[in-house]
Amino acid sequence: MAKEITNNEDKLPLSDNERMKRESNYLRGTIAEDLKDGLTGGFTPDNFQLIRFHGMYQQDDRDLRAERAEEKLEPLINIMLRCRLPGGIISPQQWLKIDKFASEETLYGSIRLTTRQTFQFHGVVKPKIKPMHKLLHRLGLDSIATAGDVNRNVLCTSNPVESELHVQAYEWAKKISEHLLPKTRAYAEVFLDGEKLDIPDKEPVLGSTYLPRKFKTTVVIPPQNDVDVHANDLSFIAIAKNGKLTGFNVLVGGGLAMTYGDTSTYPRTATEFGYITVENTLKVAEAVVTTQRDWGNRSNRKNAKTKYTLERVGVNAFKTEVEARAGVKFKPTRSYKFTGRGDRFGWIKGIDDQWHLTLFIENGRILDFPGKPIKTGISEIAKIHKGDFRLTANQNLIIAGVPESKKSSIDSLVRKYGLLDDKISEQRKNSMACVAFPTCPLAMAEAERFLPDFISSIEEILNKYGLGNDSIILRVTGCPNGCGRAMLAEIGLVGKAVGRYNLYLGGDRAGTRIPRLYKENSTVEEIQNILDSLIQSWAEKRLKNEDFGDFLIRTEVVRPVKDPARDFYI
Ligand code: SRM
Ligand code: SF4
Repeated sequence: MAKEITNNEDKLPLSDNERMKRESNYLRGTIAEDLKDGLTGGFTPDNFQLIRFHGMYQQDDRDLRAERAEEKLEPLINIMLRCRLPGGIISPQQWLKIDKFASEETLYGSIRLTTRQTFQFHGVVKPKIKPMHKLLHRLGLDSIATAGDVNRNVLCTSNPVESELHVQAYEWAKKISEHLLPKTRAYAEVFLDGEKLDIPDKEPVLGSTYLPRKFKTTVVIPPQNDVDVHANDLSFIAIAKNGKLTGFNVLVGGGLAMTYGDTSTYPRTATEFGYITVENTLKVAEAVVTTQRDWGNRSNRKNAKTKYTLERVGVNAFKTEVEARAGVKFKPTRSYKFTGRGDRFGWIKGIDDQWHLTLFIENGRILDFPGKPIKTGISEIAKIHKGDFRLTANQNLIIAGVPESKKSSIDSLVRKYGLLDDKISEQRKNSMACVAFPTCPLAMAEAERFLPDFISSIEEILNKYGLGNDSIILRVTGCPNGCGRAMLAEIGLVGKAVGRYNLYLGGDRAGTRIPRLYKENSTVEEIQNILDSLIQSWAEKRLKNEDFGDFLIRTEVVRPVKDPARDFYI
């Protein structure tokens, strides 16, 4: 078996993050000292990286940078916190406390639902950091390993409509999350004032220097690919017999990020490794993670994710190693089909006779907007709801487990607070953007703040050609990192500079095909004109029920990306 740290094949020096992890004493660094330093709102460079392993990012408001610089003030440094919420489930009682903290203790007063089924607080200043973690702890929550070079929040298909299967899938998402979690006591010691134990830390799965790069895992119940498996390093596709889970098809090596100008980086769909029975789930999850831990590139972080390791060592070599480590042979992949990725909006009755209401939350931003006090609305629901809330990987919210007797009171509340609007178009429901400005330090263009108006322009085009009831999977990200998963969209806009985007076309509805670059560095008006003409020909020449992305491929407007490692750039 390979030793704990294997450099990449070129024997290049390890990246500085490797030194930082090695010297961190199992993720402690000097974070505790930094927390006490009232002279700055920020952290030292090493701790700036290390706090990510505990679910926090140092940020500043980019809208205010220039103004503050003019006034000779340092940027308004604060922290973004990302909670760990396997499968996206949170109770109404937990929600009420989260809501209160966001309103009273953060700079923005909002809660942001993310594309990975959890929520973020933006704008937490240093003195509030420990109280925030202590609050999470009291609520039975934490933010361990929601960022950094570890296995992140484990996703699970969100709508509990096939209740029994969903319960089983969700249990596996939780077990995988726990199994792959860092075991260091750093979080408890640093943020919860936990007792320092006199026993050495051990990281049996992740290793003392953790993973070469972030690692993402999902559990999904076909035919809904609502967690976007191809964005993930490792996915478990539930296979059931008579409504009971028997095992999983395992997919490895998806991921969406790329770096402009660096063709060694590319988005990649995941590879099918085969079927495993359910009792082998944790063994296989661990074997995939440790193979990536030992074989992943620790010199160049841009080529460090599992997708690049698979391409470098070869799929067969990686799969054989996983089989050897797990002591499990993959059987041929069982038949499954994804038909869509969207959430199932509105009221749906589960097979257990409970009702589930999926609400559209534009960009996942929960805040009281003028005339639309959705944040207050959700907390009013939390006060009377006895089931749970489920966050979806499309940044939406499900009020789950509502008995018939409570349905009408919840329905009145969601309408009163503008949370249920029958006029929201299919196009808006199938569109998504990442956060970008003002909080994301990596944003090159607007995304969340740009999307609502851009959708209106696409709605206008669709209506003009009689397609008002149709929709196209449309996603915008403020930079090529891909947080809004534009690289699995039928229309993907990827930020290039303020007001300019690269336009990608030709992904499919189910999220199994990477779109191709169609037009680089375009203004919004140029993109609208291109889409107007392509949507017109879709209206005129589409086959019955043919989706936009498939139409563009069939009519050769774009060539399909078949093997991204080799044909994404040509
Ligand atoms: Fe992301 C970095 C926001 C899902 C790929 N992502 C960031 C940071 C933390 C910026 C930073 O490093 O300082 C962004 C913080 C913005 C802010 O102010 O909140 C950020 N990512 C997000 C969220 C909040 C977007 C959203 O609108 O919901 C999502 C949080 C998910 C979560 O709860 O864990 C989010 N990020 C994703 C996804 C989509 C997914 O996982 O399904 C991707 C693409 C999939 C993938 O990993 O390939 C993604 N984020 C990245 C990357 C590129 C990683 C890479 O492979 O190179 C970065 C930059 C990095 O890691 O260096 C990044
Ligand atoms: Fe920030 Fe880029 Fe991610 Fe958008 S895609 S949140 S701009 S890192």
